[in-house]
Amino acid sequence: MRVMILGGDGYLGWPTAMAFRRAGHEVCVVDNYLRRKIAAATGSDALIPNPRLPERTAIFDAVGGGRIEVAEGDCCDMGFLGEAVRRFKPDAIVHYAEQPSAPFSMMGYEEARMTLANNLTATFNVIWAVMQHAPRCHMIKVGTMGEYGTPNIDIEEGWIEIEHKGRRDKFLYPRQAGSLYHTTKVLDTDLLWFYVRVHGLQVTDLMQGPVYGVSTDEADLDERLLPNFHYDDIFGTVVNRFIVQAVAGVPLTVYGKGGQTRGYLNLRDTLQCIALAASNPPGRGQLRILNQFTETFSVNELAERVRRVGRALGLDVAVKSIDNPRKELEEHYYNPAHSGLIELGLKPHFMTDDVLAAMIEQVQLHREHIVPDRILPRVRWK
Ligand code: USQ
Repeated sequence: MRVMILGGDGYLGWPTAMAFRRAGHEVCVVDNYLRRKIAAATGSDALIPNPRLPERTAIFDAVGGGRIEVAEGDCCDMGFLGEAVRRFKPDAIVHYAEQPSAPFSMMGYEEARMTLANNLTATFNVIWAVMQHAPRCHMIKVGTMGEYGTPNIDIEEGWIEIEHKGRRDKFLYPRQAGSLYHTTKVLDTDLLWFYVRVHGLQVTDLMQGPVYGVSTDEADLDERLLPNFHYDDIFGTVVNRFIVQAVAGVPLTVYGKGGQTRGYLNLRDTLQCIALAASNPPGRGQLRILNQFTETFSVNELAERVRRVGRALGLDVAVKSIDNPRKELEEHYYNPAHSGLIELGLKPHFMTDDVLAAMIEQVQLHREHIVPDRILPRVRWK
């Protein structure tokens, strides 16, 4: 396959690109380094420094990974994106090219406006680039479990059948996101569904939970190939943050009561899920929605696991509930379906003590780069 990865410099985009290349596909990575710019502007640089795409792809090639094409530019610029798609002629496009931070989207007017404009325009342009230059291309869009929010009923996989006044129909499952960032993903799904209905695109929309991890088969080939591992309050996801906090001797930052429950997955499973979606396209005129996570945990359960594993490794790990900077339910029902990817063949890498211990040991190698000022939340929802 010819696979184009939009957002190919990101925490997920770069490992995805390496995995596709190593599996024998032709790969082109596209990025405008927006995350790096926001990280620099907000004092949120990743723990492990990594080079930009031309250098990263050269290192990957030099260690035997194979050549990856690079297109540096902005997916919001239709001239650039249209030309990149026209030239590369992808069979599949993996679209990660969005501002991915919920806290950043809640900082203020300018950050919210930028998140909305960037994410919606990028998705809109990808749709049009596919329609104009690669109409048979399978679009794999990374959405978020956060689109559903935390309703007091079971969460289905994308769709729900409703019986109303004696008649039945199928609709997108109700969405009620908890941040402006998550809301842009809801709007993305609506845009995709519209163009699937009207123009017969073939789209997979992956509702992904928070990802954790740093190691993948390809990233382990050379330290400079590791993904951008964030532990700050802007880009760091909760498990990665807790691992760094355990190493830094900072009490694990449980927001509020800690009963917030989400569906989590190992970075290695993100790569598997994308590969499974790509090799099993849904067919023209279909919007396939899959819930992408492997197990659910509350924040308290995560903190307890990291504390237990950290202590076994000799670290003095404490857990501290702090005032929740977000507006979210801290105790709630949570029972989302997630059988679609398992049916496609996903073999989960669960969050075992060994997995957490390996993460702690890897972070310990970089402990001198940890900046404690980046750990406590700096953005409040209200
Ligand atoms: N949390 C804490 N302490 C922390 C950090 C987070 O208690 O130090 C809590 C949050 O309040 C939240 C939960 O942990 O209830 C998850 O937070 P997160 O920061 O790991 O994840 P979130 O902001 O929701 O966003 C991340 C990614 C985003 C992706 C999303 C999937 O940044 O791109 O879409 O995970 S999901 O959460 O399922 O919507």
